[in-house]
Amino acid sequence: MREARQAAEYAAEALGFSALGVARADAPQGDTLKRWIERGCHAGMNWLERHLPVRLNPQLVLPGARSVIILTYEYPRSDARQQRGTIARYAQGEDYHKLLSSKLADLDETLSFYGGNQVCFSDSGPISERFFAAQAGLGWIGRNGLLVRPRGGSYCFLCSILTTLELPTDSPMPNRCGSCRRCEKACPTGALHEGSCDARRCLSYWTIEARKEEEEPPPNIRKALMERIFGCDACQESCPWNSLPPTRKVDPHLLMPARLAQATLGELELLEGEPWQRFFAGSSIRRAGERLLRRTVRTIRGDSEAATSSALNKQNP
Ligand code: B12
Ligand code: SF4
Ligand code: SF4
Repeated sequence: MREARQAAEYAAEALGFSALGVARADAPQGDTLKRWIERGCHAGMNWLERHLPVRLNPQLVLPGARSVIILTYEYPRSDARQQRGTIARYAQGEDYHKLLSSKLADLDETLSFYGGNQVCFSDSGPISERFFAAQAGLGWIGRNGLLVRPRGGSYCFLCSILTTLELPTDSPMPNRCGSCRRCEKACPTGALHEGSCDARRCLSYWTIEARKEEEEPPPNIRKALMERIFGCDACQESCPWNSLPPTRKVDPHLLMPARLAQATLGELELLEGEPWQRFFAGSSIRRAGERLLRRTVRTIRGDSEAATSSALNKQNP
């Protein structure tokens, strides 16, 4: 099945992916994920608990699956907001699920030609994408819990294709974090511990996934939000491997549109209903939903106003 792999590599390159690696679908996943869930680190993401048996067994996703192809796709490496309020780099542009799924459909077609059945995901399926990416030799799992690559660092999406084809596989590479702990130190909430991220403390969770009405961020999380409206990149900004240039040019669809780059926090807070839908049409930020996004914007506006007025009060007692 060398030809099938070569054809997939050729198509992936043409479609703009930066790398492709292959792992065996039955690579032993150990009990890291199970223990992480037992400790409650998944916070309110109950779907992770429900999908656990499927995540640990790719055969339940695609009967007869033999290989997992993992692909990387670069996203922007700087924050484009010109106003207060930061948005994680990966979510600055168009909805990447849509963008990547049409590219994955093309790869599916290529592999079908060689007799394979495939299912494809881009951050949307019950499969541990970082685990398989590391198995497929694309990088290692850093202390920030992310796939870190020697060229390109961690600023990339991971996409996965489960296939019934038995493709030539790659070997995992050694972990190159060494004695570095910059990401752990940079995390504003202490969510990281030896490559494991506790979502209960993660600002990415609180600004994107904590959508249930009863889920209110505790005071330490509110304080740590600082200027973050959607997601958090602190454990990536601090990683030395991310200071190296990217391996490919970033897809312009993933760049921030001017209307979002220039919108003030006050303007974002005022968006409601139809205008909110129109403003965020086709954007990755829709994942948080209107209510959570507005709550985060209000929190950071309110907290910074409170801090300013208390500083002024101290100056003018
Ligand atoms: C749930 C989820 C989250 C949650 C929980 C975070 C977490 N730590 O898992 C929240 C909302 C907090 C989150 C945040 C972010 N996420 Co997220 N997230 C996911 C998702 C959907 C599932 C991950 C999961 O199952 N987590 C549970 C952990 C325990 O399981 P795991 O990923 O399989 O990894 C563990 C095991 O495999 C084990 N392991 C690793 N190697 C080995 C080797 C062996 C031999 C064994 C036995 C075990 C083992 O250790 C790993 C780490 O604990 C994935 C997509 C996917 N389907 O995989 C994206 C994903 C991991 N997220 C991604 C991104 C970009 C982010 C953010 C950077 C977004 C942001 N800027 O705000 C942050 C980073 C936070 C962090 N430092 O982890 C990318 C990562 C890309 C990369 N380069 O690695 C992914 C892959 C999405 C994608 N397809 O691109 N995320
Ligand atoms: S995304 Fe932010 S809060 Fe979450 S682990 Fe990384 S630095 Fe910590
Ligand atoms: S900051 Fe240091 S410890 Fe963290 S992932 Fe990067 S190299 Fe590894």
